[in-house]
This record gives sequence, structure tokens and C-alpha cells, in this order.
Amino acid sequence: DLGPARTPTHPVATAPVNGPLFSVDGFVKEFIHELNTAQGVALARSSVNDQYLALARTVKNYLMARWLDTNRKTREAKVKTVGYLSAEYLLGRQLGNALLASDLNEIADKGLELCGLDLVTLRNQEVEPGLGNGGLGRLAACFIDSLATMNVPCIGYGIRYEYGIFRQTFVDGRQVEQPDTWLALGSPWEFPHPDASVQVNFGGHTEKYRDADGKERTHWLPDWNVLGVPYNYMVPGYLNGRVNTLRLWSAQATKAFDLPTFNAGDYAQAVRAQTFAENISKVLYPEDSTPQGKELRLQQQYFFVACSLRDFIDNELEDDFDLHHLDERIILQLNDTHPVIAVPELMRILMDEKGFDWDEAWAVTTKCFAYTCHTLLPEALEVWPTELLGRLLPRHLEIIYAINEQLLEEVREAYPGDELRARRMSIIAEFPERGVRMAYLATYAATKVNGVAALHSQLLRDKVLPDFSEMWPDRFTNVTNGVTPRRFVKMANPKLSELISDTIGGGWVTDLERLRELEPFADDPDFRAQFAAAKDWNKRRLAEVLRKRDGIDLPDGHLLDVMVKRLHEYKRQSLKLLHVVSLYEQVISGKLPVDQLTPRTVVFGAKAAPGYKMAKDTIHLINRVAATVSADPRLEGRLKVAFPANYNVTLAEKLIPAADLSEQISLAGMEASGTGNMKFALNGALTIGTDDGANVEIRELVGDKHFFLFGMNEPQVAELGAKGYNPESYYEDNPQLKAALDLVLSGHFSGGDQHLFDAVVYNLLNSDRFMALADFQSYVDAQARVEERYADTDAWTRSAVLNVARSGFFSSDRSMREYIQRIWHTQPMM
Ligand code: CR1
Repeated sequence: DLGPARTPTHPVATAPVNGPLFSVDGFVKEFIHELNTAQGVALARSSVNDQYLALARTVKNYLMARWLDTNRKTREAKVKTVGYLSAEYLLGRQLGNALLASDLNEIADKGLELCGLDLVTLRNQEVEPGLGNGGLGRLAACFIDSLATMNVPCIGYGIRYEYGIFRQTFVDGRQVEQPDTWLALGSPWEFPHPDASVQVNFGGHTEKYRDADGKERTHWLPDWNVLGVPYNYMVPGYLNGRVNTLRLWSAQATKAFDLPTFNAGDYAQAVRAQTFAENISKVLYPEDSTPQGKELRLQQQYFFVACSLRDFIDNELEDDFDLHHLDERIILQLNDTHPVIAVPELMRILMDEKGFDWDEAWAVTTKCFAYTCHTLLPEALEVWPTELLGRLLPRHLEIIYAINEQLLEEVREAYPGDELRARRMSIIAEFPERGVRMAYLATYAATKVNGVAALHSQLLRDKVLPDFSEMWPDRFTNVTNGVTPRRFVKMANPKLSELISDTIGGGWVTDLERLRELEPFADDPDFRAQFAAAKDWNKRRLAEVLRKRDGIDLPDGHLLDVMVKRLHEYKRQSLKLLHVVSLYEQVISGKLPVDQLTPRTVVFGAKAAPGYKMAKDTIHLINRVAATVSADPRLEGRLKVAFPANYNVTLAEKLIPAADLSEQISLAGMEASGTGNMKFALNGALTIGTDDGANVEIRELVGDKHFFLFGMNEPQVAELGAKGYNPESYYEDNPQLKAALDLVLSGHFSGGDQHLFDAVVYNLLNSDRFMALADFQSYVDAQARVEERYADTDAWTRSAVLNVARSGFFSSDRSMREYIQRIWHTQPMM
């Protein structure tokens, strides 16, 4: 039975084995001890950073005994572990989550007060580890939280980037990237283990030889290598005593410097190799949903995957473990194609190092991997040029060729004479250059392939991998994404959480479907009033944050309309912007009396990949519109646009609970799932959205009446595309749309410069790949329905309550349960 983890009630004044005392006094003692001995300062002389670090270490000390205990028990039980392989973990701040998981909030609050300190201030000192770009990285963080909470053994494997996702600043409205120095003020959450470093090889060539039995074998003779140093992080379950491990790898040179060169006095040259090696884990590639086919990126991918496999086989398994049964001890989940090089790496280890023959190695390998695809954009599927892959990993390329031969043989056997099909399915692409299609390799090797929402998984089968799904229909499955209710409801929305727990008890935190029990309260005016009060509190809290952080004033009593996600054309921030410009244009041209506008503040949050010109131009335009609209006295108190810089997990935790309206407006068939959409619904925002990704399931669950649907659905998009889409005709035929675009073209938002935003506007008029203009009218109409509902406060709040009550499905605990049952076949530990 994989029922949700139950909440144990532990007495508050006992100590875990070898841990500090669960009492305010015990806590204070531990905190002061950390301050004095680890920070080397007295309380009276300590900085906020000293205090934060000491607090983090104190909380860690409470979790420590449980962590060691978890590791010991898991090792002893020899159970199957989930090896989650992900190039990204967008963790968010650690302190709040650790306090929550260990039930220390109250004790810490009181203890710090006794020291004359304030917990909130210390929490705000933490710089979040932004080791991911967006949805994919945040999903990984939610999944490992759920597994720990559900008592499932898991090791998260990834890269300890020295610089995470860039810090976004705006200069004259344009995005300027700053390095993310998240380690600069100390990193109390990590445990480096240089003693457990592993070596990773690159380059060189291969040679054939005969082993003792006369069998032909292959030998890889690499020509350079680096060390991978593991850094362990705690992944605490919620109040259940389990602490899993996240193991991130940092690259180091095998030799600090070249001694002869150093002795000869050329110091810069002597450390060159070191710099080169350390570059591998230096920085996260800031691309989201589009691959960066750069050599360093492939080095990163192989680096962390090679470290992780080596680590698991050498350090997590018994010395005499028979690797023929590897699948009984691990299932390696491939989070998108980034870690797919693990497939030939495991084949290489088994054959070249452990003496398996091909069939044996393949039989094991195909049982150990499962693959999640996170995209539908064809250009987002990684294809590594064989030239590059062969130069960096010659042995792996050989193995990939051999895998491909076997695949094509199977295809030709299943579909004799269908040579076109064989060519379509080949792992090796021939155009525009010879390359390895990593998604095909993953699909062929994996036990299961899943998409991340029902619609996405369907389109994956029908459009991205149709030949594979025809040949192996049972391999394909769907697991709709989820989000952790601990961080995104309990922690981010304390007022709503309190109200929910007071109403239905606290069990919902680990059993989110229980939110259903709130449904009847949607009709209870008392409950609605408290619900609305929590929303107001969240808005005030946000206002304070934005004032301090960005100097932005949030007006009172506005509909808070929020679009936060990466800047991408397919997500259509430009459509939201056209709506804003249109409202504004109608007022200043006198077509719409300003008092007929619903008072509304539109908040954007979005980073653009530094090399993505159209995205950056869109950010510039949003900022110019925001400045113009917000400064125009004619709109005062009625329409405001805010674009706080550097949207990240920390800001999301403040923004999402405050939102009234959630913008999920991608072109249907483009957003694989979305997870922000789930967080908004769970925090009582209503969604305006297309029939795309997980929106489809949100709408089904919360009900049509409580979701503002607009736009074409996926078949209609396909039909319009096939017929030939002409965006300009929408401009010509729709005066409201025309007026909005003309206002941008007139230079109104660019100080009279009529060409500043040509790239954005003419892209919409001439190409508009994501059909924003086609959906414009429908979007505007849906926004009118939003305003109508919002005018009826009771009706709005009722819908908001029902959104919360009916969104329990979107817990990542549920996602994990589905992976466990249908893909991993692992067991929770008791
Ligand atoms: C998708 O765009 C999805 C997340 C998590 C993103 C988004 O719709 O919710 O993955 N894909 O599954 C992505 O980042 C690299 O691709």
C-alpha cells in the first residue's frame, strides 16, 4: 500500500539519537554554540550572516542523526533506490523548508527571540541555490521532497554549479545578467567529501584486444580526466524522520598544477589545466526548453552522469554485489535528455570493466533506465554532433552506433521493407549534420517513457515519437506533474494553511486530496471571509516585499493578475502584453471610460536566455509599457504594470499566494505541462488559460465555471497551421488589436522612437509562430469574463475556494506514487 506518508506526532521535549534537545533552551544552547565555535563570534558581535549560518547549522544538527540513520537503514535493507538523474535542481531557500520538516519553527522563533533576533530576518539572509532554469529543475526539487516525505529511498544526482541561473537586472528596461554568487556568503547546507572523489575521463581513442578467454574486448584510452567531488545535501521528509540525499558533483583538476612549468616560472600556464577542469561545473547553462549544443555542456552531462554511476556502483552497493541484478537496486530516472549519455556509460562499465558481453549488458541496462520527456518543441530535442561526441567520448560513440544497429535490425524485422521507417527511427540523424538523437536513444533504452501531462503524453506518442510508440506502445505512459504542498502551500501561504488546518485538520499536507473536504465551505460566508482575509494578508506581504526589493508600489484593492515563468515566445507573454496595451489604448483614446476598468495590477516575472534576442526584446517592451502605463495619470488607480526583476523561487513563494488571476496562456500543444499553473490554483488563484499542458486537467478538476478558458485547442492550431496562418489578417480585421499594435509602432512606449520594437511587432505581424494574434480576441473576451466574475466578490471567492479544494491531485506526492507504481516498482520503507 502506497498510501501517503502519515504525520507522526513526536513529543516536543525529546532528543533524537545523538541530536540536540527539542526545547527552546536546548535550541538556544546549540545556536550559541554554533555561533561561537563554527562562526567564531560572540552573539553581541555577530552579523546577520553569522547568525543565519549558525541557525542553518543548528537546524542541520537536528536533522543529522536522522540522516545518518536513514542512510544506515537503507543500506542495511538493500532495497531498490531511485537514482534521479537531473542536470538541474531549482531548490529554493533551504532554511524554511528544513525548519518545517523538522518541526522546529516554533522553537527557533522563541529561541531566537530570547537572543534578541528575528527569524524572518535570518531567513531572508539566505541566497537561494538557483541550480536550475525553470519548470524542469523545480520539478526535480519537488520530486525529491515528495520521495523523502513518502519514505522512499532516493539519491538525487546532479551538478554543483558554482554559478547558478544568472541574477537578472534591468538597465533602462533591458535585461542585464549578473553572475549568481550563491556560495559567496557561505554554504551551510552542503557536506563536501573530497575523500570520495571519483575520476572522470575524456577524449583519447579506443583499442581492441583479446581477453584471457580469447574474446574480443575494447579498451578506452582517454587523454584527459577530471575529479568529481561529491557534495551531499539533506533532503528531509516532512515530519517523518527520513532524510534522503541530494549528491551534487563539483569538478576539480586531478593535478593542481603542472609542476615543471610552475618551477620554470610560468605560473599562469601551470594552472591552466586546473582552470580547464573546474570550468566543467562552473556555470549552469541558462537555456530553458532549448538546448545549447556546446561542448562544455556535453562535458557537464557526461561528468555528472559518470560520477553518479561510479558512485552508486562502487559506494552504495556491497563489494560483492552481482551487477546482473543491478535493476533490483536502482532505477535511474532520466530527467529529460540531459543525462542520457548514462545509457552508453552503463553499457561501457558493464562490458569494458565488468566483462559482460553485449547481450548481458543490454539486458541489464534496459531494465535500469526510465525517461521523462519535458517538451514538444522539435528544436528543443538534443542532438549531439557525432564529430563532437566522438572526440569527447570515443568509446560511447562506438556503443551508440552499436545500439543503433541493433535498433535498426529490430525495426527492419518488425517492418520488413519499410526502409523509410528505419531511417526515421535511426538514433543517428544525417541532417543538417550527423548527430545523435538523444531522445531516441533514451526511448529505445528505457523501460518506460513518460510525458508530463495527459495532453503532452498523447502528443509525444502521436507527434514526437510516433514510430516508437507504434512499435512499443506499452513503453509509453503519462505521469502528470505535481508540486510539493510543503513548500508551496504550507510554507509559502501560512495564513491559508492555518485556515485549512483549522477547518479540516492538518492531514492535507501529506494527503492533498483531502482538500476536497473544503468544498462545502465554499458556500459558507464565514469561511469565505477568512479565505479572502488570507489573500489580503498575502497581498500586503507581497506589497512589502516589492517595495523593499524593487521599489514597486502595489496599489490596494486591485485584481492581482500574474504571469510568471521563463520568457519564451510559445508562452506568449506578448499576448498578455497586447491585452494590457489594448486596455490602456482604449482609455487614452477615449473609447473606454476609465471607471469602467476593473482596477488591476499586472505583474510579470520572467528571465530570458541571454542569447534569445526576441525574448530580451519582449522584456524591454514589457518594461517600457510598464513604465508608461504606471506613470500615466489617466490610469491612476486603475491599471498598473509591474515587472520585478529576477523572478526566482523565493519571489514565487510571495507572489503566488497573493495572486488572484493566474496567466497560463501558451499556444495549445506547446506547454508540456506547466507547474506554476498548479501552484496558483492550490493557492486560490483562478486561471485564465488555453487548453494546454496540465491546464486541461486543472480545468477538468476545478470545473469549467471556475476556469477562464480561451483560444484554439491543439487540433484547431494544427488545422490553422496546415491551412496557412496569416497573422496580418487578424491585425487588419480587428480594430482593437490594430490599435494596440499601432500604438506600439507609433513610438508611444519608446520616447517617440518608432522602430525600437520593430523586431517584436513585425515578428507578430509577419510570422507569429505561436499564433498570438489568432487568439487575441478570444483572450480579450475571456478577460471580460474575468472582470465580470471579479465584480461579484462572493462568486469570485467561491471559485477560488473551489480551485483550492479541487486541486489536491496536483501534489507531487501523487506524481511520485504514479512513478513508483507504474515505472519504478520501488517500495517505501517503513
Ligand atoms: C516544460 O516546458 C514543464 C516542465 C516540467 C518544461 C514545462 O511545461 O512543466 O518542463 N520543459 O516538466 C523543459 O524545461 C527542458 O524542457
